[in-house]
Amino acid sequence: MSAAAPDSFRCGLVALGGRTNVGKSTLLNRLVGRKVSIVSPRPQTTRRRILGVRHDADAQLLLVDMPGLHLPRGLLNQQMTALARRCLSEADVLVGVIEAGPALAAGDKAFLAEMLEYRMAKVIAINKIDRVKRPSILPLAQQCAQQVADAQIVPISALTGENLDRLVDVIKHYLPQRPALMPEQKYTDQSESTIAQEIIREKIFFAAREEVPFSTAVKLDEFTLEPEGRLLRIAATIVVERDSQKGILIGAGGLRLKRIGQSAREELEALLGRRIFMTLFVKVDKNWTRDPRKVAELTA
Ligand SMILES: Nc1nc2c(ncn2[C@@H]2O[C@H](COP(=O)(O)OP(=O)(O)OP(=O)(O)O)[C@@H](O)[C@H]2O)c(=O)[nH]1
Ligand SMILES: [Mg+2]
Repeated sequence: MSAAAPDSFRCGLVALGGRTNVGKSTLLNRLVGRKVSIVSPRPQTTRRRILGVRHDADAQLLLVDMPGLHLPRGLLNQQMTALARRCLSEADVLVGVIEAGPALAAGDKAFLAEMLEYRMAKVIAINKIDRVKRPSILPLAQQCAQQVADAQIVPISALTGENLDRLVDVIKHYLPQRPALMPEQKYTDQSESTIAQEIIREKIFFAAREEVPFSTAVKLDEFTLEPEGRLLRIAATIVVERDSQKGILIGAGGLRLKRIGQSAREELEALLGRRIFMTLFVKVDKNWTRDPRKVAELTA
């Protein structure tokens, strides 16, 4: 693609919103072209506002990933859904992500209804089309069009990348004309230490079942680069709510904790391009998800 004339360059905030687990973070990573947001098969994975930047010759997309909307049981979840709604309201373009399936899920319908409250340009991305038979997509698109009359509808697969070019074109059309806001080499607003924290948290989603990941936060105790810059030392504390959760995370003979550390280290070494020495601890902070001060501190 040739560079656009400076006065026709487009740039703006693009919110990726929707119910939890529909693939918002997977989509963000695909659109940015590298992993900036953690992904898991479980709901309520994303807890922060995460900016990912896509640099094209004619536009810069400032993509905002956020927690998914869900029934906010408990303080932590209330904080997550409130944050998501703040992210949605500040966008230039709202991309509502829903899931393809035999019919629209109740949570997706509720999100489409919520989209009507926002005034900005709207796009509905019907994600996970790789999972369904082609003829089932049209009725879903028609339902979306009925619910949100002013939205463009684009079926996609964030996993395979199908139709993402089309999604990007539609988003660009709605972006305001203005110069790029972010420098060319920048692809996220997260620091390397935040990325490290998040990757550790992601591995916990894969290693422990049931409620454990939802009761877990990761706190960095050390993040230092050795003077010659070759080795990064990371020490982190995994905070859980109960003794039983601590036992689960550590596992028999410390095996589960070791595996969490190993997979986090391997992925971070590839992402950050450095050798890493990682130490993990587990600490119980009784019912931290119910304490507003601790929720603020441990999700900051
Ligand atoms: N088959 C298929 N699976 C997908 C697709 N996109 C995402 N997924 C899967 O859906 C699950 C949830 O993906 P996430 O990207 O974490 O979803 P999210 O909307 O960010 O979830 P929260 O942060 O919890 O709200 C993961 O197992 C993904 O691999 C897709 O296009 N096709
Ligand atoms: Mg997510």
